[in-house]
Amino acid sequence: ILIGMVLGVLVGRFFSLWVSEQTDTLINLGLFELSVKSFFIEGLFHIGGEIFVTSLKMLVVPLVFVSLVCGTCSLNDSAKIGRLGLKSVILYLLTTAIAITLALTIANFISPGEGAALTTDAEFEAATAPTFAEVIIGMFPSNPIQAMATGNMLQIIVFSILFGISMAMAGDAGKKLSLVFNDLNQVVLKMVTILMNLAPYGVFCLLAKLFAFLELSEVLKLGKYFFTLVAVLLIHAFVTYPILFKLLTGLNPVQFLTKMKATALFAFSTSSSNATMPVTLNTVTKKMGADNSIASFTVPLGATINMDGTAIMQGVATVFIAQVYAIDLSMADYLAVLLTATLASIGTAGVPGVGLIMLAMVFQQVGLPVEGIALILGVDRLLDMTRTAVNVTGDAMVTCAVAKSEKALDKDVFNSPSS
Ligand code: DAS
Repeated sequence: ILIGMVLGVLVGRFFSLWVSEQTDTLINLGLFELSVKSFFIEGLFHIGGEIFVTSLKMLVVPLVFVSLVCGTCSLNDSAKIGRLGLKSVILYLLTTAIAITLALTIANFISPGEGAALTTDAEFEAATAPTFAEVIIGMFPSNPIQAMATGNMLQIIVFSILFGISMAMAGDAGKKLSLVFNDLNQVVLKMVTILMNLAPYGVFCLLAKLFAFLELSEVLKLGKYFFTLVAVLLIHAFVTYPILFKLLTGLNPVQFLTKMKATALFAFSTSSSNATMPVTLNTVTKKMGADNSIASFTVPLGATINMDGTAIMQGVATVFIAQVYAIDLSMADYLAVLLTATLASIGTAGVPGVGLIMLAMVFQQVGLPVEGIALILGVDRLLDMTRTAVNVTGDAMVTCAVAKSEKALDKDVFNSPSS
C-alpha cells in the first residue's frame, strides 16, 4: 500500500507539471495525440480510484449487518451488550474530549490566525447541529431496509443488535439462522480480503489523481494553520493513543501502531472512515486479536460517532478563524465548540469532507462567520486524509481497550510479528 501511495504521489506530481485544472497537454504519438488529462488523470486514475472506493463502500452495509448480528448473537448476554455499549461510548467521548482540548490549547498557544490578512466573500449555508434528543431518536430506524439503502450507520447498528439478540433468544430457529449468518460473515470477509489485495492499485490511482491537481501553494499560504493542525493530529496519534492504549490494555503501544499502519494508510488514501471500516475490522480481529463479538460493534460505532481527528480540526479551525476575524472567544464558547463538535460527529458518517460540514455547525453555534470556512478550503483535502487516519486509529484503540476489558483480546495474536 505504501509503494502504491508513493508511486501515486510521484506520478501525480509528474503529471501536475503538464496539466492543471484549466490546461491540458497532448502527447503526440505520431498517428494521433493523447490527452494527458482526460486519458490518464480523469480517465485511468479517476475511474480506478472511484471503483476502488465504491467497492469498499459496497461492503460496508452487508459487513456491518452480518458481522454485528453474528457478534451480538454470540454474546448471547444482553447485560454484556449494555456494558459493551456503555464502555465504548464513554471511551469514544473521552478520546474526543481529549482531542478537542488538545487542539484548543495548542492552537491558542501557537495562535495561527494572529495577524493573518485573509478575506473572503464566499457565502456558506450551515445546517444546524442535531440536538441530543434528535441524535438518540434518530438511532432507531422506522424502516431498516431504508436505513441500509441510505447507509445510516447508527440505525443499521441498532437494528443489527436487536436482530442478533432476538436470534439468540429464538431457540433452535435462532441457532440454525446463526449458522447461516456465520457462513455469510466468512464470505463477506473474503470479499474484504480480495479488495485488500487490490489496495495498492486503488491507492495509486486515488493519490495520482489527487496530486496531479493539488495546489501545494495553498499549504504555504495557510502554513501556520496547516502545520498547527498536523502537529496536534500527530500528538494525538503518537502520544495520547499510545498512553491510553498502555493504560487500558497493558499491551505494547508500539506494536499497536505498527499493526495499525496499513489501515491508517488506507484511511489516509480514501479520506473515509466508512470505506476503511472493512479494513479496520479485519485488522483489529485478525492482526490484533480482538474478538469479532466486540469489534463488530465497536468498529462501526466508532466509524460513525468517534472522529477525534475531525474534532481536532474543528478546534484548531475555530481558533484560527476567530483570530483571523479578531473575535475573542470565551471559555463558554470553547465549551460550546466541544459539545457541538461531539454531537455533530455522532450524527454524521465518516465520509470525505464531512468534517467541514460539521465545522459549519460549530461556527454557527459560537457565532463565528461560517464563510470563514472558505479560507481553509484549499488545504482541507490533505488535512482530511490525515485526520481520517487519526479517526480510524482511535476506533481501533478503543476496540482493543474494550476487548481487553472483556477478556476478549487474544494476546498471542496481538504479540505475533505479522505487521
Ligand atoms: N473524512 C472523514 C472521515 O471519514 C473525516 C472528516 O471529514 O473530518 O472520518
